[in-house]
Formats: sequence, C-alpha cells, structure tokens
Amino acid sequence: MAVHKIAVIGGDGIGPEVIDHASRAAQKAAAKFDNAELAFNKLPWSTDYYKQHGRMMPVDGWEVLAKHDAILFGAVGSPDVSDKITVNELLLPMRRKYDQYVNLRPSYLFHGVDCPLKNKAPGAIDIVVYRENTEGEYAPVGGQLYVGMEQEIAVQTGVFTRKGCERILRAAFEAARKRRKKLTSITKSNAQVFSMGLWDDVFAVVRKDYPDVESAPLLVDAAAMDLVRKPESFDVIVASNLFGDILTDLAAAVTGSIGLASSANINPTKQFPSMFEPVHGSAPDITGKGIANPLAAILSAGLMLDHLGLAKSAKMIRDSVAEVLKDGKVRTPDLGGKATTTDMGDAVVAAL
Ligand code: GGG
Repeated sequence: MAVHKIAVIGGDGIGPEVIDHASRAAQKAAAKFDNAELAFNKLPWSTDYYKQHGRMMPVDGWEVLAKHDAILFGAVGSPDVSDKITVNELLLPMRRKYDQYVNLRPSYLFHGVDCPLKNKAPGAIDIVVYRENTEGEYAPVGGQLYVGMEQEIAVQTGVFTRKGCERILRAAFEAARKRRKKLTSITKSNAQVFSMGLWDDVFAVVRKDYPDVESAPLLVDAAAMDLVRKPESFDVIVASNLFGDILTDLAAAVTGSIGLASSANINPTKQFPSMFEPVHGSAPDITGKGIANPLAAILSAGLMLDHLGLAKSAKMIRDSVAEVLKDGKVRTPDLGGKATTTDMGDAVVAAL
C-alpha cells in the first residue's frame, strides 16, 4: 500500500473544525478507491502557537514541511493578532517558499444548491480560476514612513515578472485545453499600464501557442460584472494574485456559498509540496459553534488526492459531495439548513 505523508495545519478559527472532516474523508477515499494510505502529521501552527512561541511556526518549520508529500491547510487569521503576523508569516510565505505559483480555484454550481442568480441550471456555472500565487500585488515589497504622523506614507509595490506571467498563463492555457477551450485573461492594464501591460504583452505571445483555445483579455471590472450577469460565459479565468482572490470570492457567491469554494496551491514541478486549503478564512464569528460548512475543505482534500495521483479517490470525493448536496437532507446554515459541521462531514464520509 502506497503511503503519502500529509502535513495538516488546521490553523485558526474554523480551520481545525473543517480540516478534521477533510482529513477523514480523504483517508477513507484513498484507502477504499486507490489502496493508498495517508499518514497525517498534525502541526499546531496557528495564532495560539504564535502567542506561546512568538512565531507562527518553529525555526525549522520549512524543513519540517518540505518532508511531506502535500500540505492540508485550514485557515489563518484572528481578531486579536494582526494579519501582518498570521497571514504574512505563515500562509503567504508558504506559497512563495514552495513556489506554489498556481492557485487553482474551481467554482461549480452543484445540484441542490440555491443559486442567487435567476434561471441557472446545475452545472451551468463551471469555472476554474488560475490565480498567480507568488508575486503581483501580494509581493512583500514596500514600506511606511512617518508612521502615525500627518505626513505618513505607505507604499506597496506590485511585482510582475515576465517569467511569473508566462508560467501562470501557460498553466491556465493547458487547463483550458482539457476543458471547454475558452480562456479569459484578467487585468486592469488600462490603468496599471506597466505591470499589467507586461501581463498583456506576455498573454499576446503565449496565446499564439494555443490556437485551439478561444482566448480574450478582459478588464477586472467588466469581469466582475459578467460573473454576475453571465457567469456561464466563463471557462478558465487567469488573473493576478489580488484580482484572482477577489474574483474567486465573487464566483463562490454566485455558485451558492464560500463554504463550497476549494483551492489548490500547486508547485507544478513537484520540487516542493503543494498546499490545499478552503478559500474561506478563519470565520471568527462562527468559530466553535459547530456550524461551519466543511465541504470547501473536503473538496480541497479531493484536489490534493488528484495531485498525489489518486485519481479515483479524488473523483469519489467530488461525487460524494455532489450526491450529498443533491440529496439536500444535510445542509449547513450557509446553504440554508440547520445541519452541523459534523452532520455534513458524516454525510460525505457515509456517501464514499
Ligand atoms: N484558507 C484560507 C485562509 O486562511 N485565508 C486567509 C487569507 O486572508 N488569505 C489570503 C489569501 O488567500 O489571499
């Protein structure tokens, strides 16, 4: 039986609550459908860890993580410690450190989920966003001067490299080729003429290698409007770090709930471990109430199984989630029901 080593970082808030269900669903699927074992290594790195140790992870944290085949991640963020620490000293550096330059975020309108838009049949919305994940607007480049004074200045520099643009665009085109062969490249290059102008230039070069894919550039404001007006017109969307983040929350809303939004932070070379996490954050408002929807985390675990080459179990995770949603008996409050996190986790595990 093949053994895959998985680092599990539940993190903060509802992170540990949902990731436990993702772990057990993935473990059952891998054993049952791919004869594989997942060896979980639970790591307590979180805001609580920071409060005890003064850092989000141990000094040798990166070496520890690198020994795993994949990382399953819950969420970070806490009302009592700044995001400058929680998000910026664990989650974002991980994406850069392990060169997880593809942030793949699917949005699908499942049968049994209420769509806030009128007349949308199940499956009508089926989008994958390829978000650039290591540079762009999230580059940790900038600074502040005259802090707290009237003349205070804050500068944050977006970093766009030819290599960075090219590799995410190529990854997105490859994905489009395997789907409905349609790609939309998002920028705001009419205003951000230097950085996103470079993105457009690279897009114009790369698209020539994919004549079989219908591709077009679109400004981010128009993309936001079209995601509400005609989301079915999108197949693969490729976007910068910030725009990809914003558009995927919007795509999650039009497909029913952020509680269904999964994501994979992929290092395509497999030189370093890839990381799989729900799109949602730590949700302090519902932490400890046992009502968080674990499906985003479970679907993220499915993406992890696929990345590990366990294709049958990955498909069964997705099919089981689809079955539970279609059945409609178990719905967490974000889906209009009263079920608990455990009810939902149990339903998926039973369906597997
Ligand atoms: N599970 C996702 C999570 O913890 N998100 C916190 C957050 O603020 N992430 C920033 C980002 O993904 O761009």
